[in-house]
This record gives sequence, structure tokens and C-alpha cells, in this order.
Amino acid sequence: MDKNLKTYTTLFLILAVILSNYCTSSAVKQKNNEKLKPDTLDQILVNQVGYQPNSVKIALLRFKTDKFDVVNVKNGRVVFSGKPGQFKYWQLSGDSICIADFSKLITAGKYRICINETICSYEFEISNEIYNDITKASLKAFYLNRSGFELTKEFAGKWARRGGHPDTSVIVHSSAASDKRPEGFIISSPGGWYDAGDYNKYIVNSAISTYTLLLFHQMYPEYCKNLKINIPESHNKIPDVLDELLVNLRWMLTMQDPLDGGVYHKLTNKNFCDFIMPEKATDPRYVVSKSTAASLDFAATMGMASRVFERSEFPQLKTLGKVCLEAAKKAYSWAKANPALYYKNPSDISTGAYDDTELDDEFFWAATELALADNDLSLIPKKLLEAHKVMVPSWDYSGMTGILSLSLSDKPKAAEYKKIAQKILLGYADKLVNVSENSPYRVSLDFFKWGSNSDVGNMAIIKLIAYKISGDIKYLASVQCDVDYLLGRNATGYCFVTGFGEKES
Ligand SMILES: [Ca+2]
Ligand SMILES: [Ca+2]
Repeated sequence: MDKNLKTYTTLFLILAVILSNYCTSSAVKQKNNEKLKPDTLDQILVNQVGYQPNSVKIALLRFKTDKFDVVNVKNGRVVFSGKPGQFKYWQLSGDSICIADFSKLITAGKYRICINETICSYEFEISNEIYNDITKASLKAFYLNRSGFELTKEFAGKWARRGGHPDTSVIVHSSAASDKRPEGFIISSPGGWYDAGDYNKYIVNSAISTYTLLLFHQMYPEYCKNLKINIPESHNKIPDVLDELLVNLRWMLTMQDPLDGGVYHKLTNKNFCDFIMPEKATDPRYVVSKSTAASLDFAATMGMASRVFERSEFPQLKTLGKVCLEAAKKAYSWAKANPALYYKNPSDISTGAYDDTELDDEFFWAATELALADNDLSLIPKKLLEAHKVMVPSWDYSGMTGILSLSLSDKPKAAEYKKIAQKILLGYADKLVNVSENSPYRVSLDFFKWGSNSDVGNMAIIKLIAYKISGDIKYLASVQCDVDYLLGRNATGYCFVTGFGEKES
């Protein structure tokens, strides 16, 4: 299963956005009908968290049948019956399924889909507040991944743990040595989030997660104001989503060499450590070579941060925004002067390389964010915008993130660029919707690679912004299908968010 940082970011954004109110869930445990037990062979695939009453609701059946029922788990009554769609084979999952559409059921409650009262799905709920808890949990996942930070029971519950990796004595690796910071020089680079499956800290992928949280705050500042997730900073007045992203943003700032503006590619052990708790993982930590990609992703994220913080009511964030903008400019200048410093692991380093040799997209993203942050649209390389390669954003493909920022810009000066960006974005979103409408699993995903759940989430973000721009409900219906996929309506039958979903691993 893929439960990495990018997935949490994107899932968090989607869930938060489709939330229609800010009420806290007041779930009351009810005694369920004893006869209804879930089928553990996963013959019926459902979103195991649930749906808002007015959303599209689709389950998948892995066998042919004339009729399916939706049954209220409290009293065992059938509340809706329907006829499944056509049986279709999906090459990517290697199975055949048909669609059970019960969108017309809008009554709040807890349900299972059943066939002939014998085969029943895992439970799901229809409620206006259905995504409140999982939205908070998705953001909380970042807190649980904090590096150099003790997680206390008060905030982490059963995931409480001691802190590790203070990263206050980080060694400059030979690949990163410079006159003023020679090999063996010690720098301090604390904080940040651990990566997907190890304790190292990488610029190119945590930058895109940080950007996504900034984007979320930019799009929904009022919603973020009221979102409290019980982290140590919940008592302050700053929105928790900003408090959390600041953990990584502040770490990123320490990864820039103040002497020349270049950004180290990663902070890492020489090799991946064993599966041990953070405080037991005490191997020396290094910063390795600066890279063009890291410097550009850094510049873009800092540019975005400066735009978000500029609008903040908190003076300390306004001040930080100015620091971010200066850091962004220095990193961008360094990248322009070193346009092809592609990262490659030195021979004694074997942790994730996250190497990328196509940097037009990173150059475009950084230039766009700087242009919007500094109000100088002439910085945008129009050629790169018009010849834009359209694909889902990823750590090695950040061009689309620049398109998102431009599409949502409210700067009058950016109008001409915004129009081009929106056209690109809507064209891509239409393609994604088309794929999902023809997909047996009803998703836009038509490939699987490492971190594929983040691709599902990022495709959903594209469609979500297409909905925001156009108001066309078809995009939102497709986003719901992506949410369903992540929450259990996938070939594994698992909800991909830890702690949610009836199916247990
Ligand atoms: Ca707070
Ligand atoms: Ca690239």
C-alpha cells in the first residue's frame, strides 16, 4: 500500500474542499443488525468512509447480478435497489467489475450494499459531516511524520514516540563542499518531515507537499481558520495548516547555502537504516550536492509562501514572507547560473536519488511563482507556458503546479497568462474526466507507478480547480470517484488512510 506524504497532502486537499460545513462529527455507536456481515473476499468494493448526501455514489461488484440492494445496518431494511451496469474488464487490475450506482439514496445513515441478502459490502455512511474526521486525520499525518520532534500522548495518542534526528550537527558531504563550507563543515538543519518510507529529508518532494498545503490555504483561508487538528500549535491563533507546513518550510530554508543561494538536494544518512524507531537511528547525517532541481523547487515553494504570508493577518508571517521571497530569488539566480546540475547519488550515498534531468518544467514553475510573488510577469517564459507538457504533477514534473498557480491568480497583470493557463488546465481536466467516465473503476488513473495514490489525488486537484474555474459539476463527480478509490473502492479493497475503513489489514 502506498501511504506517503504526497498522498496525504492531496487527499487532505480534496476532502477538505468537498466538505460542505464545519460541524464536528457526533458519531454515536449504534448496535448493528447482526445478520449483516461484510464479505471478506471483497466481491463488493465501496468507499468505506462514505458520501455526502448530494454526491455521486458508486460501488463496484465483482460478479454478475441483476439487482443490488442498499441495506440500513441498524434495522436490516432495504432502502434502495438498483440494477448494475455492464460487466467490464480493467487490464490494470486484472479483474472484471460492474457499477452499482445508488446516487439517488440521499438519506443520512449507515449502510451496506448487499446481493440476495447474503453477500454484503463493508459499511459506509451517508452524512453531511462524513469527511470531517478524515480531513483532520490526513493533515495530522504530517505532524506524525515530524523529524526531530517528540510526539507526546496528548497530541499523538497511540502513535506517541520519542524524538530523533535533531539534525543540529549535519555534515557537509564532499559532494557539497565549497570554499566557505568545506567537506566536514557542520551546519544545523533541524525540523521538516520524514519522507515516505525513511528518515531522510528531501527537497524536491517535500517542496511539492508544502506547496500543496499552501495552495489549500490560498484557496480556502476561511475554512483553514476553523480547522483545528490538536497539534502543539493548536492553541495559537495561526491556522493549524500553516503551523504544520511551517515545520517543513523552515527546514527548507536551512537547506539553502546563504553564501551562494544554492540548495542542497537532500539531508540524509549514507544508507537507508533498519526499521527502527527514530531515536535509535543515530547514523551521521549529511547534506549532499546542491542541485538545479532542488534550487528551482525551493524557489517556487518560497515564492508561493511569500504570496500566502503576504496576505496573512499575522505580522510574524508577513515578515517570514519577505524572507521567503529573498530566499526564492537567490535560489532562482543560482539555478540560472547552474542550469544543468543534475543530481546523482555520490558513490557512498545510496538513499533515494530523486534524480531529474528534464528541468524545463521546474524552470517554468519557479519563474511563474517568482513572477506572481514579485509582481513582475515578464519573468514568465511564455514559450515554456505555450509549449506546456500536460501531465499530472509529481516530484519530477512540477510544470502543472505553475499552471495551477497561474489559473488561480487574481493579479490583473497576469490576465493574459491566466487565460492560457486556464485553457491548458481545462483541456487536461476534460481528458481526465473522459478517461474516468470510460474506466471500469471510474478513475482517471490509467497507469501505476511508485506513489500512484498521489497521482490519483493530484488528478483530483486538477479537476477540482477546473470545477472552481468553470462551475461544471462533471469535474466534481469525477473527483468523488477519486476519493472513493482512495477510501476503499479499489482493487485491494482497502481504505488507504490509516485508521479508517472497516477492512483491516
Ligand atoms: Ca494553530
Ligand atoms: Ca522535471
